[in-house]
Amino acid sequence: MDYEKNIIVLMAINVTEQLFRSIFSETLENSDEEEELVEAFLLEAHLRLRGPLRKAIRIEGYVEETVPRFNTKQFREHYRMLPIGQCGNQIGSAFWPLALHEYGIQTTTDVTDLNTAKVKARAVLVDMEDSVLSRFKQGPLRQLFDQTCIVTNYPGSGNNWAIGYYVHGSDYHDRLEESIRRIVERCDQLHGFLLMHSLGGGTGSGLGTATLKLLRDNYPHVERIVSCVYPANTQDTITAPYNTLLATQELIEHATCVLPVENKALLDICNAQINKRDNTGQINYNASCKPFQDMNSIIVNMLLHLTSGSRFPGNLNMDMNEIATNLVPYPKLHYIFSSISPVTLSAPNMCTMQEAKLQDEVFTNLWSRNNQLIRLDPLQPTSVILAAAHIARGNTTLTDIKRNIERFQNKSKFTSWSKDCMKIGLCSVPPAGHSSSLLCLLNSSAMSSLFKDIIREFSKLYKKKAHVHHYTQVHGFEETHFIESKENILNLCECYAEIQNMEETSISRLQVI
Ligand SMILES: Nc1nc2c(ncn2[C@@H]2O[C@H](COP(=O)(O)OP(=O)(O)OP(=O)(O)O)[C@@H](O)[C@H]2O)c(=O)[nH]1
Ligand SMILES: [Mg+2]
Repeated sequence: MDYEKNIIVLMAINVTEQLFRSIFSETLENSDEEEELVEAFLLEAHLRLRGPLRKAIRIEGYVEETVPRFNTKQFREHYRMLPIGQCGNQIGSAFWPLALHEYGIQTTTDVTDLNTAKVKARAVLVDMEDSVLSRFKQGPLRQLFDQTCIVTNYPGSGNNWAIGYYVHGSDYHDRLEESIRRIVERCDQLHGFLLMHSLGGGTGSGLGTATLKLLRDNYPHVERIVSCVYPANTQDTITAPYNTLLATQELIEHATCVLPVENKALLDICNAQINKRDNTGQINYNASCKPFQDMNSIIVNMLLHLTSGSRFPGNLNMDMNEIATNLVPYPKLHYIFSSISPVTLSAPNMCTMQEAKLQDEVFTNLWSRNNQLIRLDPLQPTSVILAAAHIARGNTTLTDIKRNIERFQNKSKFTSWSKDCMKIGLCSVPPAGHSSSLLCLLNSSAMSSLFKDIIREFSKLYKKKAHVHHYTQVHGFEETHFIESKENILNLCECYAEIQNMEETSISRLQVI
């Protein structure tokens, strides 16, 4: 068999046909032998080829119909996932069942479809305490993960960014590097990494951003998209303002794109949904009343929506690697606002929404404050939109989108270059339980209000130097880190202000003429 030739053909086909890969890979158990890996690779090449090319390359011993582990729905995306810390992994544990559900694989019973589907998650799971991750070692999802890609310790990072970043970041550097290399090598076209973590604790914020830096050093040209959770105002961790400030500075420095989510915004969405359910007595507002479960469902739906264009076909697919190009006009201005409509709070197999909403209503809800994953006001007259995207799943038509985007353009203020352009994604497969749904992504100067909040909360604590010694006693951490981080974040606010003023200046010049 001419392995080399076949592999080259596969690569060429990949490039020309833009085939996508899902976040899952086929199981290659006991695949320590290189030969077996090559065979699996070739089998895949054979199954992906179309028409005459497919016939031209015959792979001995394999006939498509007799190989159950592939089906046409299972595209494979070139993104690697890294949930870090308790929050990241709790979001992960909500993510996998819903993602599998989109491929028709159920994980709700003890005897899961995973046995027959033979899929593996392309992920490295990291937490410095093992209470959350130990669930993955027992529950129905246990076969989904490569055990060598689970990195745990005891007893966590003590809600201290410096311990996560410096202590665990250096102790686990090689282990993380090796686990990441392992999953990267199983991919023939790596597009990016998707990191999920909170910023209020020590592991997600500290080790999460140390991992982000590791990725930037080792894979400088590969995208690093971060979905991170900012704490609620009523913070449950006293040191959260320090952790949030220090981690935010790292995210600004090393991420390609950040999709921040605020726990207070998620709580508001959940409360609004619960009130609706209580007031209307309708069962379709299926809130579970378990706060993190519902809150994490909202994040997961956003992530599934975000990745849908890479995983499923559509008339106008928006691939993950188009996000940064379209939404990030300047490297450091990469914080992206998101809102979703309709909001789903619990697993779709438990709830089928009775919806026959008009498309315009779904759009109107999308822009309302009740559907935002972060509390900002991007439509206020003082802020400008630097870039925008709308991604639709399901039976939304291009005409629906165009009509509504015109409405959006009329009610918002844009920069001179972003006014007439809006990225659109159309994925034909809707999320489970809905006939259609929408995700709005905005790069708005209103994001500076998030940064100002971070600095305000930090200053309250730092003014009295409360809890500072926990950080300064960690080897590698200098107190100047606090001041530098604050200054860098303030600089970013100035950049946003400059862009806002730039617009005002050009308007007044026009008036003079
Ligand atoms: N949305 C959401 N927020 C969470 C979840 N778990 C924790 N948080 C928030 O995350 C912050 C605490 O971070 P954790 O993720 O628990 O901390 P960690 O990264 O494990 O770090 P250490 O425990 O300090 O080692 C707090 O603001 C919590 O409210 C979750 O499942 N969902
Ligand atoms: Mg923890």
